[in-house]
Amino acid sequence: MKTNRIMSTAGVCPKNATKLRSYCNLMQSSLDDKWLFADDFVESHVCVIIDDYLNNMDKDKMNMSQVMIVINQSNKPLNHKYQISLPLNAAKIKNILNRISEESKFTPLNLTKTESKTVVNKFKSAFSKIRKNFFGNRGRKMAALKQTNRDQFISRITKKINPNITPSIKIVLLGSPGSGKTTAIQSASHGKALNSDVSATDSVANDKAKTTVGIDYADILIPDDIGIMNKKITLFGTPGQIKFNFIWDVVGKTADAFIILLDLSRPEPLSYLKFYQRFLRDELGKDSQVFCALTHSEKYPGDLNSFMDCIESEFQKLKGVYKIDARKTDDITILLSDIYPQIISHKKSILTSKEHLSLLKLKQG
Ligand SMILES: Nc1nc2c(ncn2[C@@H]2O[C@H](COP(=O)(O)OP(=O)(O)OP(=O)(O)O)[C@@H](O)[C@H]2O)c(=O)[nH]1
Ligand SMILES: [Mg+2]
Repeated sequence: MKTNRIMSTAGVCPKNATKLRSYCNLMQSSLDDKWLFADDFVESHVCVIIDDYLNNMDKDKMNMSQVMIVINQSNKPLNHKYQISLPLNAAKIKNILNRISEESKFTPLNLTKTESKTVVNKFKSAFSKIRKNFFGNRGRKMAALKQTNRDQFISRITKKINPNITPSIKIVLLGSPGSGKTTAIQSASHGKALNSDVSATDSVANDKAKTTVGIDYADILIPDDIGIMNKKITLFGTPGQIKFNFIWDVVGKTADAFIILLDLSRPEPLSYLKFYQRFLRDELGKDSQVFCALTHSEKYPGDLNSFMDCIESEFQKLKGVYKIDARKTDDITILLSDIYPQIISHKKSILTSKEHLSLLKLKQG
C-alpha cells in the first residue's frame, strides 16, 4: 500500500518543478510512495531546493519539510544526504525518491491529520504567504509566478474532481509473434486489457505458450503535463501471425496511429519494419503516423545506438523510434505520452482540412 507524500517544489525553477511532477506521474507504478506536489513552501514530507539558495533559506521554511533534496547544479561536494544532479531524468528521480521512501521515518503532517475542511483552510493559508523577495532574482520571478501557480493549483483540483477527458485516440500495435504487443497493452493497462490469447499449437509454440488470435484491447488514461489523467488512448493489439492478417485490416482502418514493435532478438529485424511499413502504405494507405518501438533489445548482438541511427536514416517516414521493454509500465506510459501530442495535432490538421474542403464544396455548390 502506497503512502501519500507531499513534495514542495518551491525551491526550484518552474521547469524543473514540472519535470519532477511529470516524471513522478509517468512512473507512478515504479515509485514506492504516491507523490503529491505543492508549488509553495507548505508543510511537506520533502522539499526540493537548488544548491544556490540553500544558504539563504529561511529557517522557518526549511523546517516545514522533513527531508531536503538538494539539486547540486554546481557539482561541488555538498554536505547533504539527498542530492540530485542536473539534468533531471526519470532514473535519477525514481532512485532518490525510492531511497527516501525506504530510509526516512516521516512523522504525520498536520495537513494530513486534520479534517478535510481544515485541510483546505490550511492549504489556503499556506498558499497565501507571499514569496516576495525570495532568494534574489530568480526568487522574484517565482513570486511573480505565485498568482499563476495558485490558479493552476485550483484548476488542477477542480479538474481532478471533474476531469475533462480529451477525445480518445486509437493506436494499433503491429509486430511479429512474440514482439510484445499483448504484453505492452497489459502493462499499459495494469493488467486490465482484454485479450484473445490461446495456447499456441503451431510454430509459435516454440517461442511462447500463448499467441493472440483476435484483438487485444484496452482503454487507458495517461497524465497531461500537470499530472491530470485526461488523455484517453484506446490501444489495439493485433495477432503477429500472418495468417490472421485480415485482423490488421479490420482494426487498422480506423486507427489514428500505429506502433510497430520490432523484436531485436530476431534475425534481420529491419526486414520486419519494411514488411509492416509496406503493409500500412499499400494495404491501408496509412503510413503517416507510424512509430517504431524496439523490444528485446538486450538480446541485440550489435551496437544499439548505431542501429537506431540506421532506422532513422533509412525509414524517414517514421515519426519516432523508441527502445522499450514491453513488460515495464513506465516504458509504455512514457512512449505513449511522447507520441500523444503528435497524433493529436495530426488528427486536428486532418479535421481542419476536411472542414475546409466541405466549406469549398458548399461555396461551389
Ligand atoms: N527479454 C525481454 N522480454 C520481453 C520484452 N518485451 C516483451 N517480452 C516478453 O516477450 C513475450 C512477448 O509475448 P507477447 O506479448 O504475447 O507477444 P505478442 O507480440 O503479443 O505475440 P503474438 O500475440 O503471438 O503476436 C512475453 O513473454 C514478454 O514477457 C523485452 O523487451 N525483453
Ligand atoms: Mg499477442
